[in-house]
Amino acid sequence: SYQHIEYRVDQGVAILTFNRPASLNSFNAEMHAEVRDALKSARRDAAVRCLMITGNGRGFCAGQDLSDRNVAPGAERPDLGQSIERNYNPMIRALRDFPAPVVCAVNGVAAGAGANIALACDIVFAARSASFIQAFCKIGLVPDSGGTWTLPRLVGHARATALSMLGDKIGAEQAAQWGMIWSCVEDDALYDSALACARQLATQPTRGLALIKRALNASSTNSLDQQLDLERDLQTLAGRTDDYREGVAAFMEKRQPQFQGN
Ligand code: T3D
Repeated sequence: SYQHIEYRVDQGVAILTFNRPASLNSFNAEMHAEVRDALKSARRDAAVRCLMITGNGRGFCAGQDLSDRNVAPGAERPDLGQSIERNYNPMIRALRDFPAPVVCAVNGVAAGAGANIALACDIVFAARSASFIQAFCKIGLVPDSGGTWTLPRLVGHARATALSMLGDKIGAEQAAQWGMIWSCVEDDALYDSALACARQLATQPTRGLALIKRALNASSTNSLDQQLDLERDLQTLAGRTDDYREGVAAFMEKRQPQFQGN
């Protein structure tokens, strides 16, 4: 079992909870290894039809655990690129490629990589008291974990630039108004709202949802022509699934569909 995260699968939903509350769930090397392992298990588990990510305590995730970095005057300068390559980039890729929806419940402050991990999820709920901080600039770093890619696409270039250069704290309500996240909900309703959404998604045509994700992932860099071709190819795959057949049959028979995720 894990030390720095919690992981369980329930009603088709894999729930991954960051669990180093004393440091606002910042990432040390062990936590990275555990998250990697949990994401791998979730991906392999046929019972998992949705992934939900949240955090314990008053923070969601404060990014890299800075107490793990030796910045003493005489110390050798760390190779942060290595940490990004080994830890953060594979995690973001695993979330963006996850073959089912990823729901995020941002329970408190999401800073640095913590903010961008949330933004890499498919549907993001945040508690009203939660906030997002591109904290990197305050310690001389560059937004990572996909932040320089996701942020301009979500909120536009002007806001992405100011958020990245000023490191201002943005509240959940503002984030929702800007289209950075899906929904801001009352603190005491966060977990249940996100879980209800995740459970609902876990009853839906999983392969179809994974194909939607592929289409939307590609849309930011494709031309319309390329995207039309991709939609054709993905629709070919979707049309061959059992769940498509079930969806149409249920519609025609005026009954609720029973999707199996295949
Ligand atoms: O190195 C690489 O691998 C490169 C990759 C980098 C990715 C990154 O994420 S870089 C960015 C790292 N994160 C930050 O710079 C954020 C640092 N944290 C903060 O700015 C603040 O903690 C917050 C704004 C997030 C929250 O502020 P506040 O006032 O609500 O809480 P606090 O008192 O600052 O934090 C509570 C405790 O958590 C505190 O410990 P203490 O004093 O109670 O023992 C604090 O030191 C600890 N904590 C918070 N963030 C981190 C942390 N400890 C280590 N690393 C952290 N990132």
